Amino acid sequence: MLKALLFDVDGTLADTERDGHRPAFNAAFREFGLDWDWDVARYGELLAVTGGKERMRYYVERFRPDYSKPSDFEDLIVALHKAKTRHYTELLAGGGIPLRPGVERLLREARTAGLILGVATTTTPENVTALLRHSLAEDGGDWFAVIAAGDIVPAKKPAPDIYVWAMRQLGLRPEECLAFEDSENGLRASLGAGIQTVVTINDYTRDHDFSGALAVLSDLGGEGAPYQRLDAAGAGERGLVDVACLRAWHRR
Ligand code: XBP
Ligand code: MG
Repeated sequence: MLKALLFDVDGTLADTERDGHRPAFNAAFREFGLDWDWDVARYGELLAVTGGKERMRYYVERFRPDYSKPSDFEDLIVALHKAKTRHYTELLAGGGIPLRPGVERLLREARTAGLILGVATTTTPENVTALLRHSLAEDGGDWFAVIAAGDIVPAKKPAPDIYVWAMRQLGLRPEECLAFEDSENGLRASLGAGIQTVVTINDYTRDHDFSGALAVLSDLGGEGAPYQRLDAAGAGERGLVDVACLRAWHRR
């Protein structure tokens, strides 16, 4: 029986990467007097690595052979990430990033239907609570029975650990849950934890490999703007993702 919906955050609840995390990283780099600047295309490549601290380390290794690391490089990464989180949450507080189509509708309907809601993400906990508060509702964080986020597990997505941790907190088994993801790394994590997964793509992830997903959709579908189904099993189908539709997909 379906008991819980577990949501990824970045790219799934909201398109936070290109116009949220990316400019926040760049603002932190400027604040620290670094000449690092991540344009939209470069950021797409950097998204191969999940986690902001991990992403900055990867950038230096992969793209900045000219940069000589100071002896306290690890402290610098931590300080940069703290500044980045401040810039990002300030942007959210200004109402900067709306939820994706159909997200608020489905969350409200799922609550009414008595489904448990949870979050499983690699992003920092403050980022999640700020998004839910400023883009969903003042008490948006309280809608979720568990917020599994950031460094709470050492191995980030595509490792399944964050989903396993969230399910343990809820006392649920994988077959009682459905996950929502937008990326290949996210899908590998949820499937690795044994959870059937609905994918909603975005501009950064449309070419990812989503084999194994329950359904691949343009989005969850809003009033007058239905989702388009993109996977072979249901290609061309249009509609709104609601609780009845999720229960039917989950039974299959
Ligand atoms: C999200 C991420 C995060 C954010 C930045 O991946 O990769 O790293 O880009 O967050 P997913 P922090 O959607 O698969 O969970 O800077 O707070 O780490
Ligand atoms: Mg994501």
